[in-house]
Amino acid sequence: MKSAGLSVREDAIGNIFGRWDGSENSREAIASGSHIDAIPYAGKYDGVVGVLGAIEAIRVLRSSGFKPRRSLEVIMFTSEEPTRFGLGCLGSRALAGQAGFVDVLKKAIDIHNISFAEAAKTAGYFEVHEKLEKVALLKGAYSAFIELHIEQGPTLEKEGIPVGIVTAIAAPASLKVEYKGNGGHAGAVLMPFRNDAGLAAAELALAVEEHVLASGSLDTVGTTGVLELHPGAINSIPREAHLEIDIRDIDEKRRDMVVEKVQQSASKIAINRRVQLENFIIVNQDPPAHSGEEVVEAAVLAAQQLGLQHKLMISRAYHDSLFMARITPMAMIFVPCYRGYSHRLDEYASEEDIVGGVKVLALTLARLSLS
Ligand code: HGY
Ligand code: MN
Ligand code: MN
Ligand code: MN
Repeated sequence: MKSAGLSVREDAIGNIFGRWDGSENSREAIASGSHIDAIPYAGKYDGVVGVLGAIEAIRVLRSSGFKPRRSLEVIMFTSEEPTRFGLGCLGSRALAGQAGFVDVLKKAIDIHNISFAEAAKTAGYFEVHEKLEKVALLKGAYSAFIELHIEQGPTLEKEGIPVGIVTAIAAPASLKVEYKGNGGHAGAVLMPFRNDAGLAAAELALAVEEHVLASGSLDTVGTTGVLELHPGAINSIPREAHLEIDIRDIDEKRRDMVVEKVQQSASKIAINRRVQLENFIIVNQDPPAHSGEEVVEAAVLAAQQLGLQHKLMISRAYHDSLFMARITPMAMIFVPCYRGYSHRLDEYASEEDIVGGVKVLALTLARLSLS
């Protein structure tokens, strides 16, 4: 950001901002950005394209002699992925001032039992708890937010369209479930005397699939991405099972109905299998976000100016934009990725497609800055 001539600041939890002051610096700025954290064993483009792309878009505008009116700001959000603290978009949720989120962050601990505050301290961010209240941005902090991102789906590549412009972001929910049984010796305990927490978990994972498929829409998706058994020995009947379940839909009511059914199944399975349902935690159940018309319009005009074919579409993945939409009109620019792969090592986007996305972003930022 510094080498692009931006003035850099960090907030109390590690969101990093690079700003190019415009001639009307006191008016609401235009922001763009994304994240650079990734899930394990994943690719190099998810998020990163939107951070480097925003810096590059501003660098190009500067070197082309463009003079911004509204200031332009790049944001690199902290912890967009849920991997470490079990909840995604920590940085953008905090900026959006989500109600009760300060308490959530104060309680957040990672898979090694390290609290968010301790992790922040190790990274050089001190007294996080005391400063958390001040992280939230006021409504109107920005007049628009726009995020460049790989599509993380196959549509653009399949249809041979180089640019997607996002009109809505699907509503994500995530659950944490723990089952507890008596466990025991895999040889000595006869089947009628077992209460196998592992089989309860397996049945619940299949129930998630069943309820999602029964929603009546292809837009409902459900995944049991984590299923851990304890003690995890071949000859020991699982006495604990830990599941993490991700349920999404662009229709919030339909998503909530599936969450409800999964919760009912979780209790039924516990009774039928005589295991305890130790925990059924709804970690987050977020509403969808709709893009701001004027931001979508600016991106469409930019793509047209560049003669790039573009497609209005929804995002099934969530992004920091989902939370920025709560404090400012937002939109996203998608570029195609290889076979739609993402959250996989072979995630890939071509330089040509990334360049196209950065150009659309640059012209969109310029247009919005002069608005
Ligand atoms: O899971 C998501 O949708 C995002 O990539 N974190
Ligand atoms: Mn991701
Ligand atoms: Mn992402
Ligand atoms: Mn033995």
